[in-house]
Amino acid sequence: MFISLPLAMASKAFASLSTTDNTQAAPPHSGDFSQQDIIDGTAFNNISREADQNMQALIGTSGCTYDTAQQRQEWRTLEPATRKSFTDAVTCLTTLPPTHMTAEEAPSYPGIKSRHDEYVATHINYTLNIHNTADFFAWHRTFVHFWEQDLQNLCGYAGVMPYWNWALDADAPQDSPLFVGDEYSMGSNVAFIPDRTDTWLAEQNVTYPPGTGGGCLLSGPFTNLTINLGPLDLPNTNNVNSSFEYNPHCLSRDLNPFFTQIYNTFNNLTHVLLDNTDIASFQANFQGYGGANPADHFGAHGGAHWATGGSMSDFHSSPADPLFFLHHAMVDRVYTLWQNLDFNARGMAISGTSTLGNSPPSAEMTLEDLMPFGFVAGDVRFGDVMDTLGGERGLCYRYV
Ligand SMILES: [Cu+2]
Repeated sequence: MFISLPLAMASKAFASLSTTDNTQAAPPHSGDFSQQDIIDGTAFNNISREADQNMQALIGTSGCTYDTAQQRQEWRTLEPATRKSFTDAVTCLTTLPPTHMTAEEAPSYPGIKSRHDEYVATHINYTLNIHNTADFFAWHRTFVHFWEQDLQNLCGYAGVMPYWNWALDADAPQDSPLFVGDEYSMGSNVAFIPDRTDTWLAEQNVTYPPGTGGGCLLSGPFTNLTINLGPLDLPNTNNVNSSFEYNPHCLSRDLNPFFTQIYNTFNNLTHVLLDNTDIASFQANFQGYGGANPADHFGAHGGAHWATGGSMSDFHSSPADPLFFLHHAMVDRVYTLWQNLDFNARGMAISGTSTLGNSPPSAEMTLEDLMPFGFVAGDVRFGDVMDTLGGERGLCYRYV
């Protein structure tokens, strides 16, 4: 299933992304590390450094270089004041009116009340064309980038997009510093709702126990946030009858170590990074579409969605929880890391079609395809967002 690039495309890729030398070492594999190093995150930190060094050898384009790139940091390493200014900007985005939806379109999208809702509605609209597709990583990378730009340009945020490294919280996400619920956090977990039963998910054939919360946020930012769209496909919930229905409700979470302890550990993360050397298997295993192994049922991507629970576990409307963007920044960090372990081979590698699991069947995507962004922004050429140092579409960042 691995697709080699057409020659013309490959030469363009090398023209804009050439390295200063050709002595880049072969990418590491899990056999290079002890099991202990893989479990405790030492291996992950080592390969992060290796990818970062490779990145320094890349020549950026459109005015972007390694040295000028914005540095995205993990949430807990940000100064408290930066964290507060970030969540203030997010709240601002949820109160600004829509910027792209026209008066003629509004009657068809009654649930869109804010600029943030335009992101949620766009994700709802394209859900079946951006997951288990060729452009899963690229589409979500760009989606997060546009949201970050809105925080900066519309809501005065002076910082950079943070990410949530869930592997640091895999033992007990409910105890994560992200969710302590003070004014410098990403909001709280929620009060524990007792006497709930286990839930069986037919698609994954997995039964999971209730998490540590269940209701609305108790404290911190987003406590008073009203979510206007969804849910569309949450278990144990009244789901909306139509995709863009106006359904005002609170932000809910249900932090659940059941998922993180299986899918979001350093062990799982390191293996998915090192054991998948082609894009087809990497993107499939990362999203949980890999195969018969139970450890593949959700992947790290789905694992963190379900581990957060509540709004974040709705396949369609999950961007309603601002945490979605910190999670997807981490997803993008892992993808960026995977690319930069062997950028010449992986930087422009894509595989698959534009329909979920190729159902219904559709054409293989190419880097010339335009990815739609609905109410968020105009179309984006797939090949323009493959490199975080590419400079095209304003991409110029790296992860630290
Ligand atoms: Cu998504």
